Order: sequence, then C-alpha cells, then structure tokens
Amino acid sequence: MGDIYKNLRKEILTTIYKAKSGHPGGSFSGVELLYTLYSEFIKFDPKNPNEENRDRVIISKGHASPLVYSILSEFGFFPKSELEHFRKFGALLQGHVSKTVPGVELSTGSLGQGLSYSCGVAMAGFLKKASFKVLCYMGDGELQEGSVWESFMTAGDRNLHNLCAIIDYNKVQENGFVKEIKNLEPLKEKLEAFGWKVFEIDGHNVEEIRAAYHNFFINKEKPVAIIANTVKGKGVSFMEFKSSWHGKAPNEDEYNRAIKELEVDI
Ligand SMILES: Cc1ncc(C[n+]2csc(CCOP(=O)(O)OP(=O)(O)O)c2C)c(N)n1
Repeated sequence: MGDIYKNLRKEILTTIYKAKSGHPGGSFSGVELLYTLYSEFIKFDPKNPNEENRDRVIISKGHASPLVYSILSEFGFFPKSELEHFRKFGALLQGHVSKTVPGVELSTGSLGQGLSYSCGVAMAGFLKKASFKVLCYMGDGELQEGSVWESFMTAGDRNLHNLCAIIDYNKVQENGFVKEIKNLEPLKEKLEAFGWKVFEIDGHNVEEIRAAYHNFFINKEKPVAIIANTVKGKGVSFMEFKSSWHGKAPNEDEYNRAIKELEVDI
C-alpha cells in the first residue's frame, strides 16, 4: 500500500478515535477510489467550490464522512485542523456529510438518495449543454434501497452518459454480509439490463481504478457504473470484512494496534 493511502487511513482512524465515534469500515474501503478521482480526474477549484463548470462528486454513503473530509482537506477545501473537531457540537465537520462543508454537493446520511439527485444534476448538465461530469459514490448495502433502482432505470432510459455510479462493493453492510441480508447478484448483468455500461474492478488497485475512470471520462454512450470490489476495513487486519467495525471508534489499544499495522507495508 502506497504511503499516501496509508497516511489517509491513519488520518481517518485518528479523526474517528479523537471523536470517539464514526465509521471506519466503509471509509477505509473507498480510500483509493476517492483519492484517485480527486488527484487525477475531476475538475475542481477548492478556492471556488461552487464554480459552475466543476465536476460534481455526490457522496451518497454520507456516513463515510471521515474519508470524504480527509480527501477534501487533502485537496485544500478546508484546513486539516478542522478534522480535530469532527463530530463536535457546532463544528464544521459533522458525522454525516453536509452541504455546509466546502466541496460537499449534497447532505446525505439517509441512504439511497444520492443517485436520484445525481440523475437530476446530470440531466441539468445536458439541458445547459455543460461539459461537467457527475459521479455518485455509493455503498453496496445502500443498493438495497428501492429509490436507487428507480434512478438506475431513469439514467439508463435517459441515456445519461455524463453520469458515473462508483459502487464501493465491500461486501459488508451494517449488520452483516450483503449477500446474506439481500443479495445484489448478478449485479453487473442487472445494471447492464438497465442500460448502463459496467466496469468491474479491484477497488484497491490504482491502475484498474484509473482505467475505469478514464473509460468513463471518454464515454459518450451510456451511464457508467464502476463496480469496485473492495474490502471493508481495508488495511487493518482485525477490521477487514467485519461488520462490527462498520460504525464504531477504536479504543486506545485498538487504535495503537491499527496505527502500527498502517505503518508497515501490507
Ligand atoms: C435509509 C437508511 N436506512 C438505514 C440507515 C442506517 N445505515 C447506516 S450505514 C448502513 C449500512 C450501509 O451499508 P453500505 O452501503 O454497504 O455502506 P459501507 O459498507 O460502504 O459503509 C445503514 C443500514 C441509513 N443511514 N439510511
């Protein structure tokens, strides 16, 4: 794992540890996906976060706020010092992503809403003949929400080829394995049947992530879904694939053990 990804995971864990609450599992799974997107693909200006022609990244899994806040501060939307106050009363950075934070497009946390909003923004983009792209970051458990499937259907029907769904397929939701709670498979075939172009990748392999984003950015045919196979809790052995690490902070011993693991190459 490269230094930048290890450092982001350390920062995410420290933010959650200091707040004594937050969501490590689904934050760790998306580190490479979001970092690669911001560092290499999207247009944005942290000094002017609402600039009209920016690419829109809509975070539908709003509980992954520690990940999103680390990324946004990494790219200059606000100072890193704000992370110290995560989840504190009155602070800028609350537990679920909020539009009051520079760089956040939509307040979420109630799952299943980001893709319908993204469809609307993508349609507006076409109506305005704008060149911006719309990317919606989603959880796999989230795909069990009915509104998500209306949105997949809408995007396919309207051929919203400026829209990309980034599906963080980490296999685990809040209370167990997705396939045991409500199986999504065959996911690729379902999305293709809804009119989407689908790329299935290893969501921790930066080369594969790059290729998938590149294919979306040059695509002019269909909405694109990236099914990113990831590991919930990626990087910390005792958190990986454990639903118990969906939404809790580590105690001091767990924090120290996790940081140690993130300091060595795995
Ligand atoms: C509408 C709605 N129902 C339930 C919840 C509670 N909840 C928060 S996170 C979560 C699990 C989400 O799983 P997944 O989408 O797989 O997220 P990830 O594993 O990436 O963290 C649930 C059920 C919610 N936030 N919104």
